[in-house]
Amino acid sequence: MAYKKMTAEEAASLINNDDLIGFSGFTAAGCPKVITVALGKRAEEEHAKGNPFKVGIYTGASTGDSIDGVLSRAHAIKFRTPYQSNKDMRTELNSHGAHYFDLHLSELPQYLRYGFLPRPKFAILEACDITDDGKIYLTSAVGIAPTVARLADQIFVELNKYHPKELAGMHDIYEPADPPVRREIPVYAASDRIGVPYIQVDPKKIVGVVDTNLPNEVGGFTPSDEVTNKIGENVANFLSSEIKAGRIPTSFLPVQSGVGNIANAVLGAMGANKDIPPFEIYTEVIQDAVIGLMKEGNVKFASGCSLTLSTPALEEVYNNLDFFKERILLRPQEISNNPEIARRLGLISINTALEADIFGNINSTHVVGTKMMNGIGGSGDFCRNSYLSIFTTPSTAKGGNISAIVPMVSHLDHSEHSVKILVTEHGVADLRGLSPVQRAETIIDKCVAPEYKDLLRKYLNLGQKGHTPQNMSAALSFHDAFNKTGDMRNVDWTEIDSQAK
Ligand code: 0RQ
Repeated sequence: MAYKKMTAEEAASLINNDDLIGFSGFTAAGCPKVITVALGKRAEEEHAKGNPFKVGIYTGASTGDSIDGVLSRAHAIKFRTPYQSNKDMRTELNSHGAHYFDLHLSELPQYLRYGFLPRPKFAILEACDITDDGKIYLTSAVGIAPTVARLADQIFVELNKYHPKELAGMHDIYEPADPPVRREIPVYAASDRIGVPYIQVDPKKIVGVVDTNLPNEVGGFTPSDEVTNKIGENVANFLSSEIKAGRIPTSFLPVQSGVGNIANAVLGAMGANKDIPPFEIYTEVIQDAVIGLMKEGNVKFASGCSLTLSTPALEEVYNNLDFFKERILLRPQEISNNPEIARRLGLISINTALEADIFGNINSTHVVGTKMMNGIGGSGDFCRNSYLSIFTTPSTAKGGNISAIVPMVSHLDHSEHSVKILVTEHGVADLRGLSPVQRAETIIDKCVAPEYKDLLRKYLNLGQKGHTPQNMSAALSFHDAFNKTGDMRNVDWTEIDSQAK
């Protein structure tokens, strides 16, 4: 091999305080796993000597614990973007230990190219193979790898033998040109290949290759329960009624589905629904349910950015690569999440909300208005641009002390203009063409938990005159009641009521 082999510690010793690093991977799939562990140790040693040591990191989305967990526990992050979902990272961001810039995942590569964010000095990429002339074959995800590999001055490769070399060919690497010379991105069907299966870099930039043999750090799914199953069933029944009404073609449309247990349950329910024909997936995260549905013939093709699979599901793919390579493509997030393609293909997008309001606005990111949960991820890339944008959420959280549907969202990620359908375990609110008051009545009627219905109806009656009948003194009173008493049901409007009279 033409490249210098080195240990993770040797690689980490070349990274300094304030350096910017870009990583391969998307969710815990395809992320480097050893250099950052050594970097975390180095940061702790420097801190013990009284020296500052913090780096800036650009990732595809969330990462494995070896990046976000290790570096946040070592207080070694100065700046981070985009989506994350690690408990220790969350603590670091919410206590202002690191600056977090949350943005739509499709935008990060062009943010870097346009110079809106400084170029990374290093790229650390996980590969299943590498050639002497600088062709890097990624593992189970792509993320921002092509862009950071091109922009970085120096590249470290973690050559991970756990991922078979035969994965080469599952990736489709393509970077669009920048305005004013950008043309259309020529993806006209989920299965269209438009690029090459590797990242081409100048071999001189590869300063070290670290050998590893480690699985991804993807957590398992909690089994579906009554609530997630009911949400899945409600989505599947709604989609089959849309086919019958002629609003979705009988051949169906490609599906984007978000991450987590609800998304897994929704896909399972869609596969089980006999009125929904075998369909294609055009999404970012390919989860376990997709692999099951593909084997059963219910999913014909999946285009995504990552194989975010539990270890048994990933091994199933690796043991049957001939079958799966014909049916799966992994793309950079700039392409998997591209608004132009979402609009062209007519995606049915299904994402999970943390909180919705009775007027159809969505909070995907902030717990009770202030604490960052994960980030906007790809939800905005898809919901604003899809054919049909669906948001799902259990109607309550924390044992019923929180209503996921409130008078006014405590943080806004997706506005009423982008949200077409809201689904909870209780039912489906179809918001298309409805005025604010009609939307509120529909959401309260179809989606809200029984114990919160009367409260929200009462809130509507407190509403001040105007197109959207909010009451500015009471709009965040559910959150206020939760902060003061631990239960949104303790909301008290006596004073506001008496002032109104
Ligand atoms: O808390 O973990 O302490 O039990 O939030 O909630 O119901 O388990 O749902 O794991 O699917 O996550 C929106 C965060 C949902 C996720 C979000 C509490 C609840 C629980 C998790 P615990 P659930 P999920 C593609 C698309 C944004 C990005 C996106 C997300 C925890 O789906 O990050 O869509 N979405 N990307 O108890 C306070 C509320 C709450 C609440 C739930 N109203 N108030 N806490 N919780 N509702 C993926 C990518 O972009 C990579």
